[in-house]
Amino acid sequence: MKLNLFCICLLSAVGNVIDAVPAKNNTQADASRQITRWQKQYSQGSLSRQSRIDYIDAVQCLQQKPAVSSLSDVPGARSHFDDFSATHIIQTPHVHFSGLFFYFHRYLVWLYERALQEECGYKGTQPYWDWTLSWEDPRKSTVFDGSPTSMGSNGRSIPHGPNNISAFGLSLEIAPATGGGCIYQGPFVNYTVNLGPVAFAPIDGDGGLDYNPRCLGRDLSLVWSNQTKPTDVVRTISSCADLGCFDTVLEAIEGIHAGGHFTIGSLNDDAYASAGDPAFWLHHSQIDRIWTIWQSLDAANRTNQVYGTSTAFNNPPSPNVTLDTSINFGVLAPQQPVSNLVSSIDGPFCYKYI
Ligand SMILES: *[C@@H]1O[C@H](CO)[C@@H](O)[C@H](O)[C@H]1NC(C)=O
Ligand SMILES: *[C@@H]1O[C@H](CO)[C@@H](O)[C@H](O)[C@H]1NC(C)=O
Ligand SMILES: *[C@@H]1O[C@H](CO)[C@@H](O)[C@H](O)[C@H]1NC(C)=O
Ligand SMILES: *[C@@H]1O[C@H](CO)[C@@H](O)[C@H](O)[C@H]1NC(C)=O
Ligand SMILES: *[C@@H]1O[C@H](CO)[C@@H](O)[C@H](O)[C@H]1NC(C)=O
Ligand SMILES: *[C@@H]1O[C@H](CO)[C@@H](O)[C@H](O)[C@H]1NC(C)=O
Ligand SMILES: [Cu+2]
Repeated sequence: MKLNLFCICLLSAVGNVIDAVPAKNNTQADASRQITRWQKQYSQGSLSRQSRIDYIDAVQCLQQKPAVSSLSDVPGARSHFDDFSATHIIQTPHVHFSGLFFYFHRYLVWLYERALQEECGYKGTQPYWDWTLSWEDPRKSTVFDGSPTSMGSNGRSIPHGPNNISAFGLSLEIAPATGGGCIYQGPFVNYTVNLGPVAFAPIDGDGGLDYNPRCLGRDLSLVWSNQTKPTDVVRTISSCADLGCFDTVLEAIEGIHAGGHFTIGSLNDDAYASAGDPAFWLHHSQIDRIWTIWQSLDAANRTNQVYGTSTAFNNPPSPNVTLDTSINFGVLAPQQPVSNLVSSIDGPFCYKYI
């Protein structure tokens, strides 16, 4: 594999989990794609208030851009943001609980960031939601506090039953938490979600791609956020030396990936349609960050490891994933071989986390 020369300066630059290295101004423009921390104080290297507003503006811009999916493929897509959500819905059975999970989500988030930059003039990078900073009460996190610089508030607190979800043969009842209604404060109040649900009982069978306009709900859960503590991240990163084992721990219902999704709740309980919530992208940046940190602990061994197949729980059975396996990104981009997506500083990528 060719090494991206402009990226060499970043090779040793992955911070540790809890006390990531503070932001330094990168004077080498060629190597300057940095993904910055969303939640820490500015003095500790996080995003300024203006940076967060710029990010929100760009997301809202993407939600106004026309869809490129054809109406026959995705009848419900009304915006380019919906194209991203639809691609996630369509690929879901191949890219969760499978050997493609990390690669698919890494490139999807990167494509999303590039769309914000190229189509909406965004000058920043995709931020991540470090749940370890707000697990005690995600309602108070910078991401969900309902301020003008948040990703919108919790859902309005309304009496409601469990969210019964069913996906890949798993069935789960997500207990009602602190919200359950529509976002009521901050950005994305009155935002209309067009696609999904797919995994909520009763399953309506349209695959989530039909036009189904409704408000964006949230149901912030302090029970699920208890799975995203600093100790949970450390446990995940130190759990396994091989990728299959690491993915199994990270994607487990008891793990940090499900923990983050179910902390947000509502649409984020749906493994397929969750990307319709703008907060999804911050959550998956954090997942990518944790994978990147895990890789960096033994880069020579861990960067090129592959495992598993390209169907959830190998059902239906599919061939083993190799570095040559192609991943489908629908209308968003040409198929990518796994080998292009194994490293955050190789192939199309050149970024690090701070
Ligand atoms: C970093 O860049 C910002 C904005 O360009 C500037 O205000 C700040 O002084 C720089 N900090 C350092 C340490 O160079
Ligand atoms: C969810 O499951 C519970 C317990 O099985 C049931 O009482 C409830 O009616 C279900 N809700 C929906 C919307 O299917
Ligand atoms: C949201 O929609 C409601 C009802 O149409 C309207 O009263 C309210 O002003 C809107 N809020 C925002 C922030 O646009
Ligand atoms: C949170 O998780 C820890 C294990 O990490 C567990 O011991 C504790 O009981 C949990 N707390 C709640 C309130 O669920
Ligand atoms: C890489 O890590 C795996 C999983 O622990 C181990 O089985 C293998 O021997 C390691 N390979 C090398 C070359 O260190
Ligand atoms: C697929 O991977 C499994 C588990 O590593 C292995 O046992 C099996 O032989 C592989 N199959 C092929 C066709 O390579
Ligand atoms: Cu996903």
